Amino acid sequence: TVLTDLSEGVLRLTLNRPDKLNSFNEALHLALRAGFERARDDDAVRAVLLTGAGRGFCAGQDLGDRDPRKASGPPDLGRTIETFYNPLLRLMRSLEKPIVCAVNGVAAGAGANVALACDIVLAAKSARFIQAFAKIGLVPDSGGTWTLPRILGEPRAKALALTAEPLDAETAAAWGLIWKAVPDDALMDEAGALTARLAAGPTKGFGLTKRAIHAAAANTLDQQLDLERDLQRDAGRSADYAEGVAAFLDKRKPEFRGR
Ligand code: LHQ
Repeated sequence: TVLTDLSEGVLRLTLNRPDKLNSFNEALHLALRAGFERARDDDAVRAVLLTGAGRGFCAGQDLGDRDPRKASGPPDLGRTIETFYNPLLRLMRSLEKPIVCAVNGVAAGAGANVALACDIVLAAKSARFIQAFAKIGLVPDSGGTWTLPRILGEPRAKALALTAEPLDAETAAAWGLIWKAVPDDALMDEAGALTARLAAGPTKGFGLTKRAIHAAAANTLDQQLDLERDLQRDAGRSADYAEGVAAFLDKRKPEFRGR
């Protein structure tokens, strides 16, 4: 259910249930989690590219599994969230390597918020982001209620969440929700090239940079300045820093090893 390919430091994870618009069932969850665990544990992985097979990126939870008329009692969605979605989101957020998302088509419900949890999001111009939860009486999950107001402010966050209206890729980019909207036929080339570039970069420094930016949400400026000092101390001891400066002085391209 997830195609996995490691090449030149890029771990490409392709959600692969195209006839269901790559919606999440248990198997997809477990396979995607395994992919991100590999990204965390395997030094050969230096960047991740997440995308979807077929015409959609991901339509959120597979509702085919969720017919209330076939259930014996009320569902415990909290358990689903705790068992599947939250571990995935925590794993993605804590990964100290860059995650690029190529949103190839519609991203709805949890599918939209999983995309928005990636570090750099490129979307095909035809792609749409839909906070579909409201249509079935649910609350945006997978970090949506955290991400959307932070990036967009409450007015746009609430309008998207309460109306479930689709947001097109160009508006998402104009609002700062994603990095770029790109022509459909250029998406995979552009996302692939960007991820390859990141995979050849100073992975250790990238990881520390992500940590600093993530910490900022909960820090005062004073705390953040202290954190920057500590992280820069670490980064300054990396082989890639030594290589970066040496390459600059030699007027050549650096060869980063990721440590
Ligand atoms: C699907 C789905 C889908 C199954 C398309 N499931 N088959 C967390 C905890 C626990 C429970 C609940 O949820 C959550 C978090 C969530 O993610 S809640 C939100 C769940 N997702 C949605 O509500 C989105 C439902 N899908 C849609 O609204 C539309 O399919 C979108 C807007 C994504 C795409 O529309 P279209 O481009 O018109 O495609 P389509 O609707 O024709 O879908 C194509 C096929 O994919 C179709 O199957 P079929 O056999 O008729 O060709 C759909 O039934 C299937 N599909 N989403 N979530």
